[in-house]
Amino acid sequence: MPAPLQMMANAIRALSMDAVHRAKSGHQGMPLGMADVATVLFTKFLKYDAARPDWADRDRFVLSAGHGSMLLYSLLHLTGVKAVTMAQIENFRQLGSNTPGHPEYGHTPGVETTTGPLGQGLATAVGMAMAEAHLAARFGPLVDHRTWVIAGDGCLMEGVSHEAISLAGRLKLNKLTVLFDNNDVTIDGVATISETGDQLARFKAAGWAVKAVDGHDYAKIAAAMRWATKQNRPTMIACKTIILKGAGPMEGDPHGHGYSLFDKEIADARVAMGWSAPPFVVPDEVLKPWRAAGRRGARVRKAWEAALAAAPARAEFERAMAGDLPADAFKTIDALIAKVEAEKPALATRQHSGAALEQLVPAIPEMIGGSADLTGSNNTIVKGTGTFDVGTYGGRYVHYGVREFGMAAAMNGMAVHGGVIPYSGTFLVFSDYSRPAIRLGALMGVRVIHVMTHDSIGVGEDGPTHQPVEHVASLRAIPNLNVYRPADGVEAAECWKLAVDSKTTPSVMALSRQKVPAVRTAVAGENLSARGAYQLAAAGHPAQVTIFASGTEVSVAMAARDLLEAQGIGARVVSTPCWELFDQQPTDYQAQVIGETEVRVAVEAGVRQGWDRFIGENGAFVGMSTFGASAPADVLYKHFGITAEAVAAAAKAKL
Ligand SMILES: Cc1ncc(C[n+]2csc(CCOP(=O)(O)OP(=O)(O)O)c2C)c(N)n1
Ligand SMILES: [Mg+2]
Repeated sequence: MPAPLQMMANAIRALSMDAVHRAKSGHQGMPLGMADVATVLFTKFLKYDAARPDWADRDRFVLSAGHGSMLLYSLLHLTGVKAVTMAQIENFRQLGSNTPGHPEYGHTPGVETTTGPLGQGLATAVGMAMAEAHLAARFGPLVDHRTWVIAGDGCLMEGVSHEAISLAGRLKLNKLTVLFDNNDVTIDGVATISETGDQLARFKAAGWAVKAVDGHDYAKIAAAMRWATKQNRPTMIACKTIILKGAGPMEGDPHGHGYSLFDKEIADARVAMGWSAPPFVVPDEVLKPWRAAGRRGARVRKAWEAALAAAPARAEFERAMAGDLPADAFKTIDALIAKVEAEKPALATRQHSGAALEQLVPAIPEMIGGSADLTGSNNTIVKGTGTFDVGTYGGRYVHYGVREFGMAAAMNGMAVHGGVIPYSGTFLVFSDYSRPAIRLGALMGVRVIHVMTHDSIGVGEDGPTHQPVEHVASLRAIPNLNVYRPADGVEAAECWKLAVDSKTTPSVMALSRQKVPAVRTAVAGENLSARGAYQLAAAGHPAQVTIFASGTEVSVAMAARDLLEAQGIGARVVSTPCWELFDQQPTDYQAQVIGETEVRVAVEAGVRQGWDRFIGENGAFVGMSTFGASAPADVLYKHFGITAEAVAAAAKAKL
C-alpha cells in the first residue's frame, strides 16, 4: 500500500483518468503530472476551507494551465466542496455540469478565475496578489493570504507571462507563488522544439526568488513551499514533473499532453498505483484524509470570522468585499453633472472623464486606477492619489508600465479577488493588445473599467498607427461588454456612473483626445445615457431625417441638423453612448428612438459595421472605411469627409 500522500495524489490521478475517459475528451497528462505538487499544496499550505470556498481571507489558487481542469475538479471534490459531487465529475465537460472543459469563474464554487487561454491565469493572479496587498494595507490583519498559481510550459511561453512576471517582480508581490509544471512537454512534443530558455534565470532577472525541485518528492515540494512563504519577493518553484505520471509506459511521453488512455492502459495504471477501486469511486481510507485536508482551514476561518465580527472596520470591509458602493458614492458627481449642464464647457471627453474621476475616486475608496504609461494622456490620475508601490500598497494608482495585456488581466484578477474596483487607461488603438483580457473579463462578468482615450482619427498627427478605426465596432462585438462613447461632459459623467455601478459587466470608455462642444444643453433630470441611446434633439420641421451618432460625432450630427433645418428639412438627432444598454431597453422605447423618418443617417469616425442596427441597410453612413493618416485632426475630418456638410448631403441624397 503506497504511503498516504501518494495514495491521496493517486486519487487525483484515478479521477482524472476516469473523467477524461468517460468524456472521451480532456487532458489527463497534466493532472497526473502535477498531482503530487497539488496534493502537498492542498494538504499542507493552502489556506482553504472546503465548506466555505468563498471565504474572504482564503488563499487564492489559480490553475493557469486550465486544460488540466480535472486536477482542480478532483481537488474540489476530494476536499469536499459540496457542489462538486461525484456526479459532476462523471459529467465532466457535459452541458449543464459544473465541471466544464476549462475552469470557469462563477460556474463552480472554488474556481477563482476562468483559465484556459494560456498565460492569462498567471497574469490574473498578479492582480489578485495586488488586491490582497492593497486590502491588507487598508484593513490590516483582516487581510493576509497568498496567491498560488500552477503554470505550465505554455503559460510561460506566452508573451503576457513576461508582462505579469516583470510587474509582479517590480511590485515585490511576495505573497505570490508560481508552481511551474516543468514537464518539458507541450502539445507538439518535447518543449525544446520551441523553447530552450532558462525559466529560473528569467524569473530571477525579473526580481523573483526561484527554486527547482523534483515535483514528485513530497518532502522537497513541501520544503520549497515553506521557503516560498518566507521570501520578500514573488516566488517561482520549478517543479520537475513527468507528464502522465502513473500511466505506465505512457509516463513522460512527449505526446502525453492530450493523450487518450486506452481501457487497458488505465487498468494497468490502476494496478501499478495500487488503486483497486472501480471508476469514480474513492475508497474511504483515501477520502477521509482528503476531507480532513478540506476541513483543515475551518478553525482558521472561524477565528478570522470572530476577529472580523469584533473589528471596527467590519461594515466597511463587508461592503467593499460585497462590491456595494458607499451610500453617497454619486453625490459629488451629480453635483458635477449639474455644473457641467449649466456651464457647458468645451473639452475633450478624456478631460471630462478625468473630471468625473475627480469626484468618484475620493467618494469610492475601492476604486484603484492606473495607466499603461499614458497617465497624462488618459486623464486617469486624480491629484493626491497615492501610488500603489512597495511600501505604499495602500496607494490607489498603479503605474502598470507599457503592459496593456498584463494590466487588463491584472484588473480581472483584482475584480475577482473582490474588495476593489479597478480601472485603467491606454489608447483605444491598443485595446488590441489587451483584448484577450477584456474578453475574459466579459466572459467572467466582472466590474473592470477600461479607459481608452484617443478614440478616432481625432488623434491627429500621430497618424494611422495610433488612430483606431475598427476598434469600437470590434469591442461592441464582445458579449457582456458595455462600450461607452460619451459625447460631452454630461454623458461622460453619466457613463462613468453606469460603469462604476455595473457589478457583472465590464466597461470600455472610448474617449476623445480632441475638444468637443457641449451637446447636452438642456437639463434632463435623469441619466439619459442609461438608455443607451436617446433623442438628443427633436426635429423643428416635420421630421424627415434621423441622424444617429456617438461621441465626438454627436456635435457633427447636431451641426448637420442645423444645416438641414435651415433648408426646411426636419431632422432629429439621436445620441448613442452605449449600444449594449440600448439593446436592453423595451422594444417600444427602441422603436420610438429609432423612429420612422424617411431617411436614417449615422455618423461615427469608425467603420460602419454594426450601424445597420440603427440605420438599416438603406441608411447612409458617414465614417471611415480605410485607415487614417497623419495630419491635424480637423484636417483629417475634412479629408475623410466626416463633416456636417457631408452628413447633410448624405441625408438629402436619400430623400
Ligand atoms: C493562448 C492559448 N494558446 C493555445 C492554447 C492551446 N493549448 C492548450 S494547452 C497547450 C500546450 C500547453 O503546454 P503546457 O503548458 O506545457 O501543458 P502540458 O502539455 O504540459 O500539459 C496549448 C498550445 C491555449 N489554451 N491558449
Ligand atoms: Mg508542459
